[in-house]
Formats: sequence, C-alpha cells, structure tokens
Amino acid sequence: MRSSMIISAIDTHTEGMPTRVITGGVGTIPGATMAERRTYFLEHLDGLRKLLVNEPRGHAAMSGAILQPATTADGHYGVLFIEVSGLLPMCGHGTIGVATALVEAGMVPVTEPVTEIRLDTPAGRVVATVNVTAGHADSVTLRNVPAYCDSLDNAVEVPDLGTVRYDMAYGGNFYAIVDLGKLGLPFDRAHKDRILDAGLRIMRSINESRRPVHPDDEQISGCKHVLFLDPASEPAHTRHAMAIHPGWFDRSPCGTGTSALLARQHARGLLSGDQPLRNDSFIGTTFHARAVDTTTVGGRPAIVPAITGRAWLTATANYLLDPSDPFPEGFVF
Ligand code: PYC
Repeated sequence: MRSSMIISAIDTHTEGMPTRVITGGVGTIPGATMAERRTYFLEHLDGLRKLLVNEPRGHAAMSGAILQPATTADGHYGVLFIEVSGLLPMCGHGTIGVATALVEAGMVPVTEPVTEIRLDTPAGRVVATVNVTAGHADSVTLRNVPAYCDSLDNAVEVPDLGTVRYDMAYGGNFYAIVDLGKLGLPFDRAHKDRILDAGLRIMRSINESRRPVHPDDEQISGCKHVLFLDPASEPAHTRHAMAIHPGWFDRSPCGTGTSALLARQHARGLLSGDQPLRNDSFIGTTFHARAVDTTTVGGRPAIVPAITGRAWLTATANYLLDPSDPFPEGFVF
C-alpha cells in the first residue's frame, strides 16, 4: 500500500444527509479562531476538501466535518464544515453527525442520559446536547448561533422565471425562502431537476443584485441556499426542498436552514416565544426546532434556535491518496 496521506473518518448520516467526520490525519490548521482556520484552509488546503467530498471518494451531494482542537478554553473541539460547494460557516446536520460520532466513539466524556458537547465553529459557539442510552446517541439538540431575518418580501428578476418574491434569513448560512407554489412548480421529487434549476437561477440573481452580508462578519456573505416551501405548509409544520449551490438538494431538513426559517416565521408573526416548528425535508425526514432565547444581530431582532434531529454511524474508514492517483483532488462529474 502506498499513500501520501492517511485521513481517518467516521462516516455518518443525519436524517439522510451524509457527514464524513474527519477524526485524524489533518493536523492543526493555523488560526486563533475557527473563522481564521476556515480562511487558512480555503487559501492553502482546499484540495483536501475536494479529495474528501468529490468523486470517487464522495459524490455530488457529499458533506463532511473536519475535527480540530478547540479554539476556546471550554470547547471540546473545533469544526470546519466541508461540502461540494466549499466551506460552510456552520452546518446543522453536520453538527448532529459530529456529536453522534463523538459520543459513540468515546471521543468526549460521555454521561447518560445527557452529554453536552461544546463546539467552536467559524460562525461561533454551538452546543450539542446528546440524549444517550447505553452508549448510543439517540438524538441531538443543537443550540445554534443566533438566527435573524434579514428582509421580508423582496423581489428579484430571474432569467426565465420573471419576478420572484423571497424572504432572506440567516441561521448560520443565508437562505432565500421562496413559496414553491408561486413559481408554479409542484412539491414533488419527480420535478426535482426543474426545482433545482430554479434555485440556482434565483441564488445567482440574488447574489448579483442584493448579496446578503452578515452585519458582524463580512466573511459570511452570499446566498448559496434556496429553501422552497411547500405551499401546503403550515406555520408550525413546514415541508421544503432545499436547493444548494452548485447543484444538489439537502437530504436532511437542513439545520441552519431550519434555524433561518424559524427566524423568518418569528419575523412574520407566524410563531412566537418557544412555539415549536416541525420542518420536513424533501425526502420526508424531520427536524424539530424552537427558539430558546432572543438576542440581536447587527441591531436586528434575532433568536437562538434549538434544532433536534438524529444521526447514525455508517462506516469507519481511512482515506488514502496513492501518489500515482491521477485525481489527487477527485473530480466532479
Ligand atoms: O444542516 O445546516 C445544515 C446544512 C447546510 C447545508 C446542508 N445542510
């Protein structure tokens, strides 16, 4: 066996969406915060992300999380979230996958019935509370970074679609929230190619005309996610299709997207206080969410979302790179 690197991983899925949790082989990435480490990684190590998420080791909807030493005194780990579209500031399904892997591999002190894990992410501190029975992680509740509604009732001109109305909200990434019914598209996976095409056009037009920027961190900017709401959704029970750059759907109900949607439901007066939201994914899996606190972001009202979901371990693996491999960064098909 010849390899220029050995990257160890615990592969998981969160409500259908993969998270390849990288547990060893990367070393400590330079930077005093996870935001600085994300910038360093983007500039110097992005080939490693591509190797781990692109074919043949990954696929067009692959996602992962690189564990790092914590950057805070009381953190358990730092995390960088990798996926086919780049490095996310924060990822909810990824956090649930990470917390499940850490508990079941014994990589944090595990207490039953509840284990608390403090994680440093590029978007800030998140806390995962894991329900544990006989060493098994039954479910995870993620206390996310503050989520806020950037703007309601925006309109954007989109080639071939005309004027599209959307709300813009942040829950760790920016989300354009669009009523699928208003585009004349059915909430049906048989139409996923048309829905995805609409999502990619909408995010392109938004980024050209009104690119969102986080008021506290200008490194967090741009819209790479369009949350298409099923028009049959109710205020406290939504279903959605999440179209993501460069061309895939979240299989999970999307933790940061659910956080953004919860902030938008609050901003629209559809939910208040700690009223729960049930949010279903395009494949029919579920996250439960509620606001556990209020705060402000850049002077705007914000909530602190708690998102509950489940993850399962699917494999342990060592990923190799033979020096003669013609695809040292994998490939996109
Ligand atoms: O769960 O936050 C999430 C997420 C972001 C992109 C895919 N999943």
